[in-house]
Amino acid sequence: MGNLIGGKKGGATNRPPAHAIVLHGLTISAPTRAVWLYLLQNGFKVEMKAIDLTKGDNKTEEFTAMNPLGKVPVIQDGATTVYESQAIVRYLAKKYCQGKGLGGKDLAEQTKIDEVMCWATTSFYMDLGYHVVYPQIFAGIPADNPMVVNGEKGMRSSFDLLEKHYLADKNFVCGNNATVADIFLAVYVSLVEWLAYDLSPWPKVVEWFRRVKLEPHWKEVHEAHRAFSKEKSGTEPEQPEPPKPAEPEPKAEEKAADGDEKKDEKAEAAEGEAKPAEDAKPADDAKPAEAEDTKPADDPKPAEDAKPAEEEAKPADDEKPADGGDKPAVVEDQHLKPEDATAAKDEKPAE
Ligand SMILES: N[C@@H](CCC(=O)N[C@@H](CS)C(=O)NCC(=O)O)C(=O)O
Repeated sequence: MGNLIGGKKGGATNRPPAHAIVLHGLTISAPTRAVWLYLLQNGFKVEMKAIDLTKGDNKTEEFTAMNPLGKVPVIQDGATTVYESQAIVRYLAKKYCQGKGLGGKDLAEQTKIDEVMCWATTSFYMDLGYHVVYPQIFAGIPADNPMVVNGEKGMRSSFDLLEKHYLADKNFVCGNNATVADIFLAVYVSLVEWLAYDLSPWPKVVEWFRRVKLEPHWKEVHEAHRAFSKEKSGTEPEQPEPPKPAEPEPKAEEKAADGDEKKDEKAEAAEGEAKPAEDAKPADDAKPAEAEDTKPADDPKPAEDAKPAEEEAKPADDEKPADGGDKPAVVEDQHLKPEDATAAKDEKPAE
């Protein structure tokens, strides 16, 4: 998705503020990661305030004054406080992106994105997070518990829907560019990595998930998530590396020089054949030089939509920069503990 500000690359009038947006959250929490990614991908400065759910930071008077639901994430934008991840990104899009910051060039496309966002949060995340992953990870509920079994049924139908409908003929769920719907869906999907759940029955979902992981800032936002997944499942989730930039064509004179070098090499080789070196290795050990050169490149094909980080929106230059600088504050790695996973214990959705 890269930069969504203004619909086009960093539109001149639509800019994030110079001050940092304060994000109260937990780095492994899926909705926190969705908001954090949204902020970074759209050029906002972020000041992360770690909320440790295991210590009840979300139940303090101070926190519930910001969010009476006692849940992360919450943002503070100057004097404005917003909770609920979808409400947060909509607020930011309306305030700083003239409503266009969620992807989609017109009302029809934006409405398609809204549809997926609603489905992702009310149905997909409920099955996947609240009925399958959280109960097993935070409350030690076994996989054969009826709630988990039913949740998994729903989750599998959602993966089928993604595979056969949303991703049947496009790279991302709402078209060939990533939108905020991909961010939310992908952070929810990432939760199955805590269980090392096998996604191979849905190959298009697997490919899409890899593509979203290559979007700007995914890797840094998911550091704690990867560590937590490894701790819980014994397997570190794959983080694909971005494709290497194509090497520039050598200039004419370099080509010529290269040609001369090759000639010299050939001459040396001919000489070598005539007079074998005393310490030469036996023939069957020797690896022909050509074998290296002719090896096909195994780099992944560059993602069509991948955008360099430099394209990100810059903060408005008519405001003073925030003290926080443009790097997100380093947050402590926190882990939810089973006894504090109220949602899982209560076996009811958070919403
Ligand atoms: N619908 C909310 C869900 C937020 C949510 O469930 N947050 C969890 C962490 S992932 C939380 O704060 N749980 C604490 C609790 O329920 O006490 C959103 O999208 O922001």
